[in-house]
Amino acid sequence: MSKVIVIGDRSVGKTNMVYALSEEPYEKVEPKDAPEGPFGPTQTIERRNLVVIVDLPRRSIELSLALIDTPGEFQSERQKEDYPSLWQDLCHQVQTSDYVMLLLPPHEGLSNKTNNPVDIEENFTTARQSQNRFTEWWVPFLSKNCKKVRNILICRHKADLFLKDIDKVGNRHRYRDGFSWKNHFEFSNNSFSEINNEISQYKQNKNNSHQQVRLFVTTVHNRSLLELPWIYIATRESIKPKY
Ligand SMILES: Nc1nc2c(ncn2[C@@H]2O[C@H](COP(=O)(O)OP(=O)(O)OP(=O)(O)O)[C@@H](O)[C@H]2O)c(=O)[nH]1
Ligand SMILES: [Mg+2]
Repeated sequence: MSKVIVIGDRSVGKTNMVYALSEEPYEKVEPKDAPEGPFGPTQTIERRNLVVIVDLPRRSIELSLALIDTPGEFQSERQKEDYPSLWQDLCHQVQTSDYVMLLLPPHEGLSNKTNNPVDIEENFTTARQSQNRFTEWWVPFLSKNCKKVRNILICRHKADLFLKDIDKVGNRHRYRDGFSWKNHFEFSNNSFSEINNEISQYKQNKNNSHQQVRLFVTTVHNRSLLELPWIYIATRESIKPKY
C-alpha cells in the first residue's frame, strides 16, 4: 500500500480535494468507496484507506492508498511549540510517505494575470506573501522531512478562482490519447511563477536529487484537473518494481 499525505495551510482545500475525488462523474479515476462529508476544519491527522482504479492507456491500475489528511494547524513556529505531539506526528507521517501532496492557495497576482471575472470572496495573499510563505516555511519543511520521500506533488489549488473558463482548460488537459505530461507541466508552471526560482533551487539541491517534484493546478470544480495528480501517482506506481 502506498502512502499519500496531503499537507498545506489552513483552508487551502485539502479535505475537500480528497473527498471530491469520490464524487461522480468520474473520468479516469474511480474510487472503490465513496465517503461523504460534511466536514469542517480538520482537527487531527486523519487516515483512511482508499482504493482507486486508474484507467491508464494500456491497463488499469488499482491503487491502494493510505490517504492521510492533515490539519493546516501550523502556520508558525509558535504553534509547533503549542502542539508538540501533533507536530511530531505530522513530521513522522510525512517522513514515511511515498507521495507528499502540498497544496498552495492562489494569490492576487494569479487572478490579475488571467483577468478572471470570478467574484472572489477569498482573502488572497499577495504574490510576495505567497513567495515568502513558500521560502520561509515550506522549503525548510520539505528539506527536513522529505529526505526519503521520492515524490512531491505541489498543487496550486482552487484553480477555478484564478483560471478563466475552467471547463475549457480542463478539457484541454484531460488525460486521453495524445496527452503529454511535458506539455501539462509547462502549463502548470505558469501558475507558480512567484516561486519557480525557489522550486528550481530546491530541485537542484543535491540532497533532493532522488526526488521528483511535479507541479499541478487543481480544483474541486473540474474533474479532469482534479484527477491528474492521481493519474500521475498511478503512472509512478505502475513502473515501481515489485519485491
Ligand atoms: N473555489 C474553491 N473552493 C474550494 C476548493 N477546494 C476547497 N474549497 C473551499 O475551501 C474551504 C476550505 O476547504 P477545506 O477542504 O476544509 O480546507 P482544509 O485545507 O482541509 O482546511 P483545514 O482542515 O482547516 O486545514 C471550503 O470552504 C471549501 O469549500 C476549490 O477547488 N475551489
Ligand atoms: Mg481539512
